[in-house]
Amino acid sequence: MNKILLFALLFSQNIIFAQFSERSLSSENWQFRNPKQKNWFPAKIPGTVHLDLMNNKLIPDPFKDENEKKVQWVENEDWEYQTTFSVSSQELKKENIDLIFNGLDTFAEIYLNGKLLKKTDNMFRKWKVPVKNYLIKGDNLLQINFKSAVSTGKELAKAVPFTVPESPRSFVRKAQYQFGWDWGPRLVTAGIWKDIKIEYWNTAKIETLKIEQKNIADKKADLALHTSIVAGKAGRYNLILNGKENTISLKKGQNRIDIPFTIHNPKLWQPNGRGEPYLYDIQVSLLKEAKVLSEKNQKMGLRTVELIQEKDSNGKSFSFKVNGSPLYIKGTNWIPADSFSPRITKEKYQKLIKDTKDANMNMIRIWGGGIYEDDEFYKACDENGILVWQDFMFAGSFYPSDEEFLNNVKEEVKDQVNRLQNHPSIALWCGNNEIDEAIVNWGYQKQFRYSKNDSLQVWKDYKKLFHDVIPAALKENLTADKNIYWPSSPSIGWGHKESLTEGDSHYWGVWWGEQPFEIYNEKVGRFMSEYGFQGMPTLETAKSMFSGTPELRVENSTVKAHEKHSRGWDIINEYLKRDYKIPTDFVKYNYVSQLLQARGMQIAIEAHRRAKPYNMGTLYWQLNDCWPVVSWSSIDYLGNWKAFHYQAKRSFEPILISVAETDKNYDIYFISDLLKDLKFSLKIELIDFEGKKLWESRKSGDLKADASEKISSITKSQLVQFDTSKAVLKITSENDLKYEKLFFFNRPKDLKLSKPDITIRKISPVEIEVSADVLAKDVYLIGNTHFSDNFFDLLPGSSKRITLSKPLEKVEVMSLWEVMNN
Ligand code: BMA
Repeated sequence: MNKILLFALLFSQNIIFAQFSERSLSSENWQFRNPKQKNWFPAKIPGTVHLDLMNNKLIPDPFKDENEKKVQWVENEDWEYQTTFSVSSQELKKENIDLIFNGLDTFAEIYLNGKLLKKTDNMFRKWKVPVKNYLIKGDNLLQINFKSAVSTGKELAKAVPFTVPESPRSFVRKAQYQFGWDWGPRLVTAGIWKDIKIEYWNTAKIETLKIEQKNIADKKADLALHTSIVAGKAGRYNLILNGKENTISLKKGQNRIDIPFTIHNPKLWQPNGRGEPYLYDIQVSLLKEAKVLSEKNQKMGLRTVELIQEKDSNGKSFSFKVNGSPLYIKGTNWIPADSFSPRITKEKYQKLIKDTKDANMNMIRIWGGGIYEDDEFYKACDENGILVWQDFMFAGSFYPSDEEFLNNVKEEVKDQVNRLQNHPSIALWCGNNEIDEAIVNWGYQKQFRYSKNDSLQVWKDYKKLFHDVIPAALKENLTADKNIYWPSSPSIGWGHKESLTEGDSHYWGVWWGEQPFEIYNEKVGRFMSEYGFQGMPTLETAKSMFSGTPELRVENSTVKAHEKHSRGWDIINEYLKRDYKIPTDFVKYNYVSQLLQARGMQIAIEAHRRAKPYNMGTLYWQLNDCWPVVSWSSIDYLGNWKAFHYQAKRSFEPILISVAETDKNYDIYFISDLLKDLKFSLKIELIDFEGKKLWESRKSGDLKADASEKISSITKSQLVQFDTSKAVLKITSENDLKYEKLFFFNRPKDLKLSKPDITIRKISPVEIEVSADVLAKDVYLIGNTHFSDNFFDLLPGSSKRITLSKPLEKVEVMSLWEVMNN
């Protein structure tokens, strides 16, 4: 680098100030009102109208009691927001001044000093409004008026000659879950949901950076920087990429500059379980005559992702290769972490993603009925080695395909792809959630009496949006190395046998179909992207459903209102009857409903993993919640791990021993996700619930890297002389692979448990030791703290050390015996 440039860079802070500066307008004093009323109230930006109404005590908290009903009127109203912000004469001298709206929800009119500058119609787009000609020195008035999305949507729906399911939600480009879901309240909100900025700049500005990975080899990674630059003046400029200077020439207006570069001895970004998710910093500065005009920094990871679909004797594979090796995918589905997404903190994003890593996952699917997530979400995934399956935001309905709608979607794709594509975590872009399936299987055409033409139109619209427009927009905006597109998840509905032989599959025979959990052993597809079962949230979260003293009864109307699936309680009770019993006591009900969920999911995950490499991925439905609710989540709204999250962690261990029952045998499988061949040496013991060893056998052998193998079979006749309802199979791995598996022969309700005496010894304020005299099944440690393990089985005479995230006066404890013997 020459001396002048170095000098310029050293002083870049000041010079940037001179050439480019930006300021957030979110911290100005904002006000809002219903235009039917005179009074203005203080508002918080970014935010939503519901939060502002709550903060001003104009509506009750919809998450509490049965308040959801009381706030439904909000969605039918229009809302106005305003602020003033001041601009100095210095600032006014800048050649270009833009207002940047990172997110407006949804139908807004933007006025500056009384002049209408823009109308918006898509929550997922970023709006840039040049304002130099409309600003004045001193105070400027910015007003943003929102039209009710529900009434606007109803108007838009009139253009379609047939009834669209769940109209008007699919007519508005707005987070679909706000309209209510089977785990979420209906809270159709409005407002300035992302930051607003004012940008001042001279001469030229870097708009986007895209980094393409051309070739990654051991010694060298060949990359290309693609940047778009807007210039007010044509001429020669300098672009510095990671300290290396390039001379470029720009024309007035929009420019695209491509610069090849290399990284020597590259370190790869590895998914969780495969090594470090190494990240590089890319720094780009644009200069003219030694003045820094604009700078951008970008984190990036070097990795390749391939989606492999090869025909085989069973159908067609569906698997991911990351950095050249097949990767068995273990993970979950993500929904927005709050009904009011602007209040999700960075810490909450970081914690939930860390929780996926801690549970041995390597992928998360952002489900299409929510939002394109906050930058912090992707940052956390990049840092924790969690791959992202990114749906576009369309879910479970029919969508229009008129030109205006399609153009709107094209711009949405462009904005989101430009924002997100450099994240190494993003593995795949998927058109939608369950729309192909909805059209083919859900019977809407019959329900709404479609004509043949209407039905044809729906399919034509679908094809246009998800097979033409979105993939074309993706291709246009994405660098070639990242272009993996999959039109719909699932590709084939669960009623069709092909859903288990090709593509990705959502299996809902359990829960929706009320089939027994054991059916999971048969219904294994090539890649299971959804399956799930509900469980109650933890006690702390259940209590948070009440504004006053909690009245914890399952029949309580507040508790009932926090289950959004129309048959939810009946389905849970039906499955409880099959495997446990239905306790009347709330705490026991809460506990056992969580056990039920964890049990069902353990059966599913183990069946999927045993079937490797036929099956190459398992993403359960769902990681998290958007409010306190009974749902399929493994972590509840307050961030507490339900029994299922502890189980998910166990079931996703890189080494898993799994026992599958057949007519005559108990087959023992050894599953490894490790990339090296292994030697195993197993001790297999049958132990009764009092601790007596009844039978023993040993098995040793080799296991190939990254494989699942049946390594041993116990015939039922071998165990016939024992009462297996009083015994557990304990399988211990004896060499360096420390691993233990307990297998019970009966459903929980058929186990003959004895009353355990569970002792808790305090080791330190944040560590306890739990032990039991006889088998303690599903030990539940109760208290508002995070236990490092919970809902685990303790063998007779064994003990377990547990750490607490914060000290507790006293740890209460319960086990399955108390539920089954009461
Ligand atoms: C899946 C999801 C969601 C839904 C869940 C449980 O299919 O895509 O739409 O919440 O089922 O019913």
